[in-house]
Amino acid sequence: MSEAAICTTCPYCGVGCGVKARVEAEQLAPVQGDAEHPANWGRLCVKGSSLHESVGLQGRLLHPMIRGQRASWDDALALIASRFSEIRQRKGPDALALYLSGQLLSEDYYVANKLMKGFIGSANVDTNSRLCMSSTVAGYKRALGADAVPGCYEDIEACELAVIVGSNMAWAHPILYQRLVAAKAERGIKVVVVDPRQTATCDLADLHLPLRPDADIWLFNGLLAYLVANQAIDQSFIDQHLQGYGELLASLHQQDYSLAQVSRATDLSEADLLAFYQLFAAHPRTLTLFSQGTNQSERGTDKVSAILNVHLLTGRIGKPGASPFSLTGQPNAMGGREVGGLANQLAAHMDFYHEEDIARVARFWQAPNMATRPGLKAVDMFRAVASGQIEAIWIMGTNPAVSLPEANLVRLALQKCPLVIVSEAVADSDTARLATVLLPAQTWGEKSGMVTNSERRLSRQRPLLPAPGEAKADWWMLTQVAQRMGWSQAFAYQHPLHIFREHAALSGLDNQGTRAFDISALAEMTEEQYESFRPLQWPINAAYPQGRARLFEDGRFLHANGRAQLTPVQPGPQQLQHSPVYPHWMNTGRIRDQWHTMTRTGRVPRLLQHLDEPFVALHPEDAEHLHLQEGQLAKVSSSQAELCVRVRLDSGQRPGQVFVPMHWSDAFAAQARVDSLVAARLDPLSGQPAFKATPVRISPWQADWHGLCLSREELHWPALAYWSRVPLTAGWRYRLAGQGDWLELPALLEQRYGQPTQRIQGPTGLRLAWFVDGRLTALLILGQQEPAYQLEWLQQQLGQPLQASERLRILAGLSVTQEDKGPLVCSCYQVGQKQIEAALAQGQADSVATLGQQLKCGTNCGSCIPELRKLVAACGSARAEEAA
Ligand SMILES: Nc1nc2c(c(=O)[nH]1)N[C@H]1C(S)=C(S)[C@@H](COP(=O)(O)OP(=O)(O)OC[C@H]3O[C@@H](n4cnc5c(=O)[nH]c(N)nc54)[C@H](O)[C@@H]3O)O[C@H]1N2
Ligand SMILES: Nc1nc2c(c(=O)[nH]1)N[C@H]1C(S)=C(S)[C@@H](COP(=O)(O)OP(=O)(O)OC[C@H]3O[C@@H](n4cnc5c(=O)[nH]c(N)nc54)[C@H](O)[C@@H]3O)O[C@H]1N2
Ligand code: SF4
Ligand SMILES: [Mo]
Repeated sequence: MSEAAICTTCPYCGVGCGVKARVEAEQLAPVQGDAEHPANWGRLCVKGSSLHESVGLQGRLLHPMIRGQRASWDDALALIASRFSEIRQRKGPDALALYLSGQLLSEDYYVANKLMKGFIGSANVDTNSRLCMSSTVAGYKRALGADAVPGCYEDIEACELAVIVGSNMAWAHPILYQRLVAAKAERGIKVVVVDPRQTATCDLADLHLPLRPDADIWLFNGLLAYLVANQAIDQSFIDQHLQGYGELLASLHQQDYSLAQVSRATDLSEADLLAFYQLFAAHPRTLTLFSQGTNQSERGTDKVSAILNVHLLTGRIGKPGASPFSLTGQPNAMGGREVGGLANQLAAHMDFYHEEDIARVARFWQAPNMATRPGLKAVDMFRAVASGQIEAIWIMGTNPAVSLPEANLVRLALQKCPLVIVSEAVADSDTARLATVLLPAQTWGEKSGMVTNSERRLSRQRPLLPAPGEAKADWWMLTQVAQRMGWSQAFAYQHPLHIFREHAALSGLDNQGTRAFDISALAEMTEEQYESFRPLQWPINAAYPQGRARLFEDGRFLHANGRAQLTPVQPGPQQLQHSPVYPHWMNTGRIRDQWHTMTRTGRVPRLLQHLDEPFVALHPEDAEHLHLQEGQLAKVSSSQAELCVRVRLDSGQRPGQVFVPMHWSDAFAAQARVDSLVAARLDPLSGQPAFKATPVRISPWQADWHGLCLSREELHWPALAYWSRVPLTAGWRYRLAGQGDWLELPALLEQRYGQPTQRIQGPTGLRLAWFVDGRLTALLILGQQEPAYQLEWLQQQLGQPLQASERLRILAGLSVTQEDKGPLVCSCYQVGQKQIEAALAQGQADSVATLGQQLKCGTNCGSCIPELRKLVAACGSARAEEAA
């Protein structure tokens, strides 16, 4: 029986796409984009469209655990409540902490914040948004008087010029990127990308500015000076709506912002700079989209201010097609900011800096122990855990042992901490391994509540499937602990709607337009209205009952005098100095098909076909200098730690800078947790870490042997220098490398599967295969050199019934019948690089469009189009060389 489709919201990025999902025979059928959702109008990227493949019980945490033993909910909750109360009594409320996530729902977040700030009496509640959006928050508040995104997605369709700063939208916000692609195709908008790397996003760029890392302030101050010198500013907007213009002008005289000097400082040509500045001056409808290349820096807040200054001076804010626009990372990063999930916020856009805000929130919550000053920000919070100042921490919906800087110290801190509570959806994450109490959380598809996307749009996540095992909603766990600590009445919620209504009411309390966040029109929502809620952008109040697309279009800002504040920022001394010991700069970030620490996307075979191993990408010149080749293993070391990852050559890297993805953890590879290398250098205002610039050294690593293992069951390796794991539809694939002998490995498989069915031993290699009932159950190929095999084909054989003749081919690792597709380029239609190259070489296709007609690649989500274009170009230049 097929059930009606349910509308929900994608749990990955901050685009917040609407998803339509249908449960058939208790299984989630392939999901589709919600054609009526204004974020995506029916489209989904590859992560969204594989959501149904990410659910399922494998690897889920199903029961509470106390010190590794299964426990009842009652025991787990009672333990937490009694230990929290005891520590609070003995050492004070600041000895407790909550560390939350932009992947929680607003209702979870609201309850956590209320419990900590109003009842426990400490503001030690922070979130992974500290690592993500806090510089933007600080920048917006400083300029606009509120943490409020001025624009909306429709500005993409309305702009003439899009400036993308430190954002790889093609991979990290794919559906918004697709909207830009359409805007360019339909209206010829101009696109400038500011990123030290040439990313997939640059595919769309009329102008790519591969600036020196962290040189953004130079670039935008140079633009400011250019606009002033060329009278390209909006004087009447300045006079009526801004303050600090005099100081800003004066600051421009403290440095030389001539093109020549900005060119030296940014390492961009004067011609490119001038081209950008002229484009900006000529197009009033400019949309500047920015993300982690801006935020994750020691100067993150100042970078945001430098961007806001040029938009304010030109009056390009909150007008159709003209706005600064921060792209939020997580599905509910914005919702977390609304409830006040950061340690320096209160709730509903109120602050510790205003006595009356503290009093108002205390009154509303009837809070017995209202916190009166900000708490510890993420990095400092974990340092306080390390020093013993914090004795108990509850981590919810985030994996800090992987994602925080100085990750080894974080791990040590958690190992030492007397009480670590982790609410998790999966049983095994790097952080879950360190938990005293593990609480099974409902996750996407099970939980129910509200999220807010990058354009301030509230949207529902709705339950589709029953919660597995004893998994519970995060808000429920919090209320249960609160009740056991003696605050039953204040935490008596029975349904997320009860929480949401309270949150909405608080947003409207004494708010006569003084606080941007106001959803008071939803404070009386009925259950039916909550269930059928269609996406709306805040504010949603008496003045704007159906929400409001843009803010500040009237030039009224939220500082007391109604003006926006211009903030002079100076680039400061050249921050990045080369160290002879660690001569390269390591940049980190996302890849197209993985989500953060891979606990969800790392389970989906389709999503580990594009980039399947942890890697370091570097410019071919750097590689040559370091004697490194594509596919080889290399060590990447910083003053903190060392990684062992695969080398990828990428001419899009700036020479001297390398890129390592943030995703791999100890659960997915031997030594690839990149944040173990990253020191905690923080923006002084926002506390956001500089994840994008770590001094490192790269060196070739010589393995004594290399290997491949396919296995129906998951395996746990001894301490090898290198292993990485990939899920297959019928099991797991491991790539291995080590020093010394490999004897332990055959023994490990024999323990699991008995004597191998087939065996070939040569002087430099060993190949073993296990068959059960004619099906391949395991394969181990080891060699002193990287052994040869047809990987795609071998992987497909795992678990398959095979004829005797086919079985013989397994050890050879080569198919006689099937062509080798090569590495997968198009995940949606499973098209490999070799197939594409063949179609191009044989003249069956000569463009992205004809490739699409021939092989279908690039015709669904479009995320692989930049790579297709590269392959087309490479084929074209090969032809040209032949011809010459
Ligand atoms: N596929 C995928 N998508 C995601 C996520 C994911 O895990 N996977 N996570 C989501 C989350 S939480 C977030 S926060 C967003 C992040 O989205 P993005 O910010 O787009 O992603 P990143 O890859 O972290 O970094 C963006 C770019 O900043 C550039 N950069 C580095 N240093 C500088 C600099 O000094 N100046 C400038 N101008 N640029 C610089 C990097 O080269 C990189 O290309 O993605 C969201 N979307
Ligand atoms: N080097 C480097 N480090 C970075 C970054 C970078 O660019 N470079 N980016 C930073 C940024 S912007 C971010 S946002 C962080 C992200 O880093 P994290 O937040 O640590 O990463 P996730 O893997 O998203 O962790 C979410 C966890 O919550 C679990 N989970 C899923 N659903 C639920 C649920 O409903 N309830 C509960 N309780 N748990 C659930 C998942 O299984 C997973 O373990 O990483 C930061 N770290
Ligand atoms: S763009 Fe973001 S929200 Fe939309 S489907 Fe992809 S991951 Fe999900
Ligand atoms: Mo993020």
